Amino acid sequence: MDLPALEVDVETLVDELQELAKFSACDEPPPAVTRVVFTDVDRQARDYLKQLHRAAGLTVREDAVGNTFARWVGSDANASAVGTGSHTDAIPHAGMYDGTLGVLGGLEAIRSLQRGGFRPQRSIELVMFTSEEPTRFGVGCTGSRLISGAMAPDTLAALEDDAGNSYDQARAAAGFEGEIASAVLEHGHYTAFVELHIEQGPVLEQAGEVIGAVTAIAAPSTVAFEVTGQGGHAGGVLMPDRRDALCAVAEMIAAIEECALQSASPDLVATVGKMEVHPGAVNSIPRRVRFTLDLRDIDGANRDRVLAEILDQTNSIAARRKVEVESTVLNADPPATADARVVQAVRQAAMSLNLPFREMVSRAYHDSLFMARIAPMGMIFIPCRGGVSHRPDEYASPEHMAAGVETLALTLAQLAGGRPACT
Ligand code: HGY
Ligand code: MN
Ligand code: MN
Repeated sequence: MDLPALEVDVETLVDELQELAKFSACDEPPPAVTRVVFTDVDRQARDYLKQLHRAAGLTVREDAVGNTFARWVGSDANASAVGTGSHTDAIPHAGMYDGTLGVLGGLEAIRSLQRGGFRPQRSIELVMFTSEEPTRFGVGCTGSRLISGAMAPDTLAALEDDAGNSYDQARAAAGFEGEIASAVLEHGHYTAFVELHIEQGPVLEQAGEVIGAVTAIAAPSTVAFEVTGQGGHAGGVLMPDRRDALCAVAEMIAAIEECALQSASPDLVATVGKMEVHPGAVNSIPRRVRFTLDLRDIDGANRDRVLAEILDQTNSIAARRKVEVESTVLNADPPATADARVVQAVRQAAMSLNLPFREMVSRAYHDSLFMARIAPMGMIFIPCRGGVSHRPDEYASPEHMAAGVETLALTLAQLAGGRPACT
């Protein structure tokens, strides 16, 4: 198909990203962003986005947990649509491009096709997934897990945050109602799904390339640990008599790091990013420690092997130190493979724009990991400065964003079919 000539309005995209970044509960000024699902700033951000979607003439609907769907109806309105999109929730002290580029960049891709006079045959639907980050409920991608059938509605409804609010209560308090099960999408709802995202790694920038056509997404797993010791008075309990939960956890974390470093796979990564010490008093021996492990690999089997090894090690450390350890696997998802036809459409688009590109894997997970279960999936990466992400200094240049948006627009045009202007 001859691809339409497009003009991406990257100035407006940058303005909209900066406006969106203001909806933040972070105690640091933008570009630092904290936007946790179902909080006030999350709802304000959603209202802002829906206003932009409607201004672009898209029909907007929200499902029972707040996944938002903005549809550009195609000439064949009944055919299954082409999906694109990402998330706009942000972990504490995050940057302003993670996820938001896929939503606002997806909107600008649609607007640039509209301005170019393109008329899609299949509808193009821009999705904002209700929550991709695990910040509040411990599991990531809750919106895409639900709609793809990867998580049962009851399991999702029962997830709890640290304050004991269930997902069901939190979504209702945020104004989302209806049967959660009604949000599950049929296979075939989308004929393809393509997500634009910053790479969240250094590969493209180091190679001097602009577009990454993702071929596979890493397999994420999250494990919650609880270690219980004896506690006691910091002065009255002599060292040989202690069963210190935090000292045991310190040894466990060192063992986790060692298991990851010794793994045969360079893609295996392990992170302990969240910990809670009880009672958390200067002069009281830690009695209980809760911490989380984020463990991933492109090779799901290797990840599972390393996870088994880690659990062995934490159990033997606990036994030797006479503390109790409990581990709960919150999620252990398989990796996802991109669809060859979608990767080809991305390749075609990048080549037609003479953009240096490569095929690559994604070490971060994304909603596309789950959309791959119900539609042929693909992702488009652009570089982020220094490969930095999940930090306030995360940054993508307007030039790279414009290239990513135009590549996405041409990819969507190929997948949706239809005709460029004046034909
Ligand atoms: O953790 C991830 O890979 C994603 O950025 N939430
Ligand atoms: Mn993220
Ligand atoms: Mn993301």
